Amino acid sequence: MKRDRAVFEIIQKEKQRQKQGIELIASENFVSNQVMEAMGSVMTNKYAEGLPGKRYYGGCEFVDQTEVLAIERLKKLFGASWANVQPHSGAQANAAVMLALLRPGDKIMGFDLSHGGHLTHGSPVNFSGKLYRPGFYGVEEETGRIDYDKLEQKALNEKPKLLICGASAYSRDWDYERLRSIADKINAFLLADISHPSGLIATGLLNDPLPHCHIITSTTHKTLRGPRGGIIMMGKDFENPFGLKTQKGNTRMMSSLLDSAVFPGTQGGPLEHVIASKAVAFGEALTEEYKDYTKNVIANARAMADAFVDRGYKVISGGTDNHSMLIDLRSKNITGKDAENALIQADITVNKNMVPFDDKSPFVTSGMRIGTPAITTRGLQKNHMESIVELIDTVILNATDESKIAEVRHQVNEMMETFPLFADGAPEKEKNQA
Ligand code: DSN
Repeated sequence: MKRDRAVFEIIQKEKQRQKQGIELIASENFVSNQVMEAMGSVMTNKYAEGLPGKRYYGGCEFVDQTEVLAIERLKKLFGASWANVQPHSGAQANAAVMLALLRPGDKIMGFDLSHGGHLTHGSPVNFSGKLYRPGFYGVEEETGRIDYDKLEQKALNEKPKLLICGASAYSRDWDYERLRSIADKINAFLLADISHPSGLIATGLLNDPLPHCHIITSTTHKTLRGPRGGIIMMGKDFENPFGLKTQKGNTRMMSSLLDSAVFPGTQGGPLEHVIASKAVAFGEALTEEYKDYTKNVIANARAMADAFVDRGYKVISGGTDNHSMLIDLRSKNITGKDAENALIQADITVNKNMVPFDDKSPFVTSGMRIGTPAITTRGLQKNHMESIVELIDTVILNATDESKIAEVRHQVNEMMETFPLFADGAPEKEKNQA
């Protein structure tokens, strides 16, 4: 068959874009060649509705093996007693958890989207805010941090059935123990969506939600550095809250309800090529090299936040515990939208982001979110962070000066030339495999 040049030429351009720029989107990363190889494998040809050993199709003996490997490696990585690796994304994982735990119209409570929360934690434009009744907690304007006493008061007043913690743009660690004590007071379930910091939790660098939260969801492609996808885990299985029984009259455990909520509840056939790739990524995350990588992600983020503060930028909450930071650009007289657009001209990719108590719309915003997982994978170290902040600052202070921005782009391209996308020294795969 004739090679589809139209598509592969575009893929090559995307590869070049990734190589020549500084990638600072906090939710992105670069995967290893073997993670990509598994995703691009014949596992994509297989239908496998059901779970390993209990499928609705024949010929599943090998996809069963990779799915079991993914489950077992994931359980080991987080010390979980149960895991489902089939969710196609973090949003799908959250949808399945809500389907399993709630009835339409039940009350839920999550971190406010405009303070850094996630769409699937109750936003009115998302299924979670349409099917369930959402309430929100946020950060304090002065500190940029969650006040757990206020969160508790809100939860006691509103009595959600599901309390959700986790965020897309919150640079501080979470007090899962305190959250569980709040959930217990109102008989609520506690869900931790650790999509952003999951890799840092897996290596013990941040608080561990597993002993405290009933259910944990995550994506697999952020700090965890796997293929795009989702997962659900439990530290400890528990009885379903609806008194549902199996055909033999035994109580159905939550693991069984969650499995059913993924398939057939919210998904059809699992993406077995992605699941094989998740298994590879979880194997990588169990190595010492990955542990060092996650330490560097945090060290780089802290160095970068300090460098922004030194240059007079307002970093929300004053710094970071994790891989990301949120910067309020109002003191620099530029919107998030204009900053993002100017930086992209210099091959520096960030995303505009609402800051807490923002007076601008989500399409404009007053802030930008920055993260270090991707540049750390490329091998950049603490000592590069000051130079990157200097480049960003030059663009922001000269956002309409095309020649200044072109100069910065030249410096960015020159700097990134020496860093491979995935810095493990492995030879790059065939160029045309992209
Ligand atoms: N879009 C993701 C992020 O950038 O954080 C969350 O789903």
